[in-house]
Order: sequence, then C-alpha cells, then structure tokens
Amino acid sequence: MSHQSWAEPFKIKMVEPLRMTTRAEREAAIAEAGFNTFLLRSTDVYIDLLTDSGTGAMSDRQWAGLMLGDESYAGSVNYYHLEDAVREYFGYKHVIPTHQGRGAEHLLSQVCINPGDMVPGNMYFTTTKFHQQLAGGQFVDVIVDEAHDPENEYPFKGNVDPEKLQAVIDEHGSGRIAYLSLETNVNMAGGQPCSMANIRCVSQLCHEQGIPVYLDATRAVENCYFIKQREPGYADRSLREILLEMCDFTDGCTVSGKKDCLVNIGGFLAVNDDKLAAQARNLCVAFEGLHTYGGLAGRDLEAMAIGLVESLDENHMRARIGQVHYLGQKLIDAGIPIVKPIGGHGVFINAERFLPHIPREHFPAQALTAALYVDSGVRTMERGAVSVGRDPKTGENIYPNLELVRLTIPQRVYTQAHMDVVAESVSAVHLQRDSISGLRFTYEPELLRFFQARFESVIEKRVPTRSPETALSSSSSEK
Ligand code: PM9
Repeated sequence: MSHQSWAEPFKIKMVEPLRMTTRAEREAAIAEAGFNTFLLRSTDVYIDLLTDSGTGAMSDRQWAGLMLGDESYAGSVNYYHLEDAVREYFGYKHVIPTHQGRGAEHLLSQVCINPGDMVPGNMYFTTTKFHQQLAGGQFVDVIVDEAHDPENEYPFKGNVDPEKLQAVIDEHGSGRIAYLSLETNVNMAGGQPCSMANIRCVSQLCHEQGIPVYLDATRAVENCYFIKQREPGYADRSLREILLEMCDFTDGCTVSGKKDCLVNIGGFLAVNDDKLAAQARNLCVAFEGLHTYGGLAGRDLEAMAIGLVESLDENHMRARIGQVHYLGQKLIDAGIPIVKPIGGHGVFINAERFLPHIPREHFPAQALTAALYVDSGVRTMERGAVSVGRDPKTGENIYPNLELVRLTIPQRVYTQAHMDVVAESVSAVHLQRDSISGLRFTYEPELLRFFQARFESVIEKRVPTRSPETALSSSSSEK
C-alpha cells in the first residue's frame, strides 16, 4: 500500500462500554487491591494495559469459527485444523494443544529437564523459569548485555550472547544442558527481538554439541516483523517465510496462543522429535486433557487455528507494532524514560529513572503502577524486582537492572485516542512524581509472587480504604 500511516486493517462492529471512575473511587480500589494492579476488579479499570495476554479482540472469522466447534471428546476436527496450521506456518511435526502457554512449558520442562540440569535462556520469563525450576532445572541468563540497559538502542536486544552460552556449556558439560530456551521478542527485556543471524548462530552452536533448541514462540510473529524491518536481506521476505525459517533452526516451541494467535485462551507445544512428542502427549493426558484437546474446547482450537493465520497478515502486524510505537514515541517526546528501542507488545517505563527518590527495596515500579491507576484508571503491570522474586538459594530479593512498568497493548482493542489519554496520564504523573512513595509487602506469596502480593505505603496511609467490611483483610498473612 502507498500510504505511510499504520491505520488498522479492520473496522469495529461491536463495542464494550467502559466504566469511568472518580479519583476517590480509584484511590479506594487500589488500596483495597493492596496496591497490586492484578487484584483490581476489571470494572474499576478504564484502559486496561495490564497485559496483551488473552485480552485481544477476535475477528468475525474467529467468532464464526467458534460456531464450528466440534466438541467430540477425541479427534475433534478443530484439533486437525490447528495441527495443519502449525505444521504449515511453523513447520514442526507434532502439535500438542494445552490450556495456555504455561501448560506447554510444563510439558516441555517435565520431558526435557533432569534434576540438576542447566537451562540457558535469553532472559527469564516468570512462568517459563518457574516450570524449569519445578522440573529440577536451573535457569541461567545468556542474553546479550545490551538487553539489561534500558537506554541501549541495539536493534536486537533479544539476542543470545554466544560466548555466555558457550561458557555455560563448558562449565557444566553439554550433557547437563537440557536445552536452549530461546524466547522470541523477549518480554521482560521490553518486547525486544532476536535477529535471524543470532538464532541461526546459537542453534548451530547448540546442535553441534547435541543440545536441542526450543523457542518460546509466543510472540514470534512480532519478532518476525522486526527482522523484516531491521535485518539486512529480509525487507522483501514475507512474515510467513521469516517464521518458517526461524522455526527451521530449532527443535520445537511452546506457544501461549493468547498473544500473537489472537485468542482469549489456548496454547500449544510443537516438536519434531517422535519420542519426545509421545512423552509429552502422555503427560498432556494427565495434566491438560486428551492430547487432541489439551484442556481446550473444540471451538477454542478453531479460533486459535484461525488467529494464527491472521497474525501473519502483514497489515495486521504493521498496525499492531505501529500502535505500540505511536504510544512509545509520545512518551519519548514527553521526556518519559522508556526502554529503547520501543518494543513489540508494549511500552516499558524505566521506573528507576522515573522515581529516583524511591529505593529499589521499596519497589518503584510497583508504586508507579498504583500511581498511574489512581491518576486515570489506566492499569499497567510491574516488571521488575517484584516479578523476578527471590534468589532460591539465599532467599534474598533479586534486584534486576530493569525495574519497569509495562504498558501492554492488547491487540485490536484500543484506539489511538486511548493511547493519547494514556500518554497524558503518564505525563501528569511524571510532573507529580515527587509525591509518590514506595511500597512494602504485607503479603508475599511463595510462588510467582507478583500475581497475588499485597503492599502498603512505606510512609503513611495516604489513601483512604473502603469500609473494613468490604476491604480484604491481609492481616492473617502479614510477614
Ligand atoms: N505472558 C504476560 O502478561 C501473561 C502471564 S504473566 C503476567 O506477558 C511468554 C513470553 C509469555 C507468557 C505469558 C507465557 C505464559 C509464556 N511465555 O500466560 O500461560 O509472555 O498463556 O503463557 C503474560 P500463559
């Protein structure tokens, strides 16, 4: 197309009204939620940028696909549609559906990791690392140094550092490396892509030493878009061709279908190895559901098969990344410190620079999510020390270089005007940043703590709570 703008390749035919709240209502709601945006009720949220996971809008074709759900217990026609789509567009041989991405991570980790194994990867992801550890493995970060620097504009901050990877192999021996866990468009780094050259190089390095490579292909298509934009030799290649080439270097993948595949629920594991597939199917039957439905309804499988193909539409992905870029550029223009380059699925604010007066042990990113919510009803997510958790050996909090707030854009849901409101709110909060105080835990769950943790202000109770009858009590679990 000749036009320069990234306007959406769709029009809207159904709308979902949003509730506007007052500042007093929001102050009460965030206090009741223990200053954790995960614990807010969605009806108290205006613009929901918590996540792009399962929050996208399905197309009319996907909704029509739901009506074609074949709800047979075994051998549903929709399973074969998904299998055909994954084989055609990803190129892997075996496809095992799961209820969502972490279901696939569970199966892969259980069949590939022996206790004591190392699992090198390009930055951790919360659920991925959790399942690797549950299987007895130890995650070790081998991402390039640039990924840990929010200001660094390196175009492929998702890349694996081959020297770091080789050092892990040398130290532990290739027999103790379960696999290379290679995430596309690395979430915790700010939605940053890997280059094809890097995927080729590190896959070769692993395969020469008998180590398999498994992609987290949850946001693989977004990664393909960046390869097309930034990597020499790919400008004229289609997203489909790039995805196939990427997968061809690897042995399989886990996918949360809730992101690129544009569904509200679903995921899958895809592998080439026959023996591994058989083991994973056995576990699938025990933990997810029969291997042809994996915890999903037939209609969900159909919607995912259709969404997978839609994600590879060039105009769709141009608008998706274009919208994220639009918000990111507005924030840069307003002088807000964000992770650069602007990522694929969201804009990540550098909370450490945004709130320099709040020490890391008082969780500046968590505090910023609460402040943004109070200002405008925009819900965001902490991606810093609270998300990373504690060192399993020492029990101490880990303070990653990246202390971020993620403004995640659900696909095909919000308009450019919503993005303008978000940018205005971030700027308004930035002007009043000195008035924001840090937080401390009042309840800290043992596993994946960011989902359910509760906090209080370290200074004073600035925010009024709802009546004691309606407020959730956290006293029984206070540390
Ligand atoms: N990602 C996200 O908001 C939802 C849960 S964590 C707050 O970014 C990757 C790269 C993901 C991911 C989920 C999963 C797990 C695996 N890999 O949520 O289980 O970003 O479908 O997928 C979330 P499920």
